[in-house]
Amino acid sequence: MQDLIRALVACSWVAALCVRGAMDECADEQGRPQRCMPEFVNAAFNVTVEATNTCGSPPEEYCVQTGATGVTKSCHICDARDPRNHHNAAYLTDYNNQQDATWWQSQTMLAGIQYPNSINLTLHLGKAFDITYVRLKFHTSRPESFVIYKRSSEGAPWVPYQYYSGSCEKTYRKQNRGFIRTGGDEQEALCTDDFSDMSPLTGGNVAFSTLEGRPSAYNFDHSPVLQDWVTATDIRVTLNRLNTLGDEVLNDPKVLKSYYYAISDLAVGGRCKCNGHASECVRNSGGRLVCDCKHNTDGFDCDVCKPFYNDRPWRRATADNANECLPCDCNGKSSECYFDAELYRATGHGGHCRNCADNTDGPNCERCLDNYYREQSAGRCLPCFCSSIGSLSPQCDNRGVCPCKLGVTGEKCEDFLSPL
Ligand SMILES: *[C@@H]1O[C@H](CO)[C@@H](O)[C@H](O)[C@H]1NC(C)=O
Ligand SMILES: *[C@@H]1O[C@H](CO)[C@@H](O)[C@H](O)[C@H]1NC(C)=O
Ligand SMILES: [Ca+2]
Repeated sequence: MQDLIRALVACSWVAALCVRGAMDECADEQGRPQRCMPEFVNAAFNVTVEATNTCGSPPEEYCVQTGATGVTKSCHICDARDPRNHHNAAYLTDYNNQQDATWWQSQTMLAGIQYPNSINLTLHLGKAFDITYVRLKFHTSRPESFVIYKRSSEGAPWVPYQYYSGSCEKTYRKQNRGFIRTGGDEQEALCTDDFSDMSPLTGGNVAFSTLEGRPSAYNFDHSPVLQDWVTATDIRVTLNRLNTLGDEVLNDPKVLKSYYYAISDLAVGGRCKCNGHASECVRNSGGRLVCDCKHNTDGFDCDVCKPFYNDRPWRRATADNANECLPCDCNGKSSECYFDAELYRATGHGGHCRNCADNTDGPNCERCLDNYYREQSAGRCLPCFCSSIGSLSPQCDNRGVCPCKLGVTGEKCEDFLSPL
């Protein structure tokens, strides 16, 4: 948590470049495992955003909003196929040059872009990230109403992260400037009218900090609810309503052409999610972004124990405990085991070995199979070979001696005393 707060401060929404070195590696100088995490990055950088609407196919005119009604406006062409005049979605996540901004732009109100029609901008991160903030820099006025959504995994439902609206109650049926009480639902998306003014006409920012105002943020390590809240594989911005001066009601095309959405940068600050068990994410052979898991963990997000490391349940690493996965103890007689919750409750060790070799058996391959005994000298498990006719049971004692029926003798109960 400390780390997230520091990252937030170091990486406030004004910072164009937001790079922090990776935390210490996954083991200390003595080789003891410790929590580690990938560096803080802008996860959106150079990732293509899908926009459900973009201007310029076919080429169309738009006019720059001056903020005054009835003033001659300067107009330009948006042409999706012209490298100098396009405003494609790639411009949302390219290098954000303050002096020479590039921006994505929608069609205008003349083409029907206004409530209740909406536009979605969807960013697929390709992997789970722990998100610290989502920041948008608008090239036009900020919208009157828009929502940031996220998904915790591909295929999961979209859940709202934050509503921004000058009409929270009317548009989203959310209380304006609501807040979360201690003990309340910490995964509730709030609504605010703080960033919904018509001004500034260009360059306005909106930054959503995932943990701000959430009471358990100070106990993040022990809050599964917030750990889930900051987890996202995809981010979506839904633009619902444009800000206007009210002059659009006159239906003057020039006026309608001056209302459209335009965003110069979408940044998503966070870390590749590895649950404290990796210090970097890499591309696997399939080209997919995955954690480079340590601490005997496995999975895209280091979210399970590696095979044979099932002695205790998987856990995420915390500041004071790496919670590394521990190997099963099979006395060298097996390389396969599973986590046995009952065994773990009873003994503190949940690794249950499978397919014990050399006639051994037991959760740790620690004893001989039934009807076998341990040879004293070499410690091997040998079959009892008790006579099925002469012995009371096929199980011999630890010297290989079988229990004989009355009138039978011999180590294996194979000597039948002749009747007198
Ligand atoms: C952006 O992504 C493209 C591939 O999609 C890659 O070729 C290019 O090197 C990337 N640019 C940066 C600056 O990472
Ligand atoms: C836009 O996003 C919203 C919220 O996830 C969804 O309900 C809607 O179907 C999306 N619209 C389009 C055109 O993808
Ligand atoms: Ca840009």
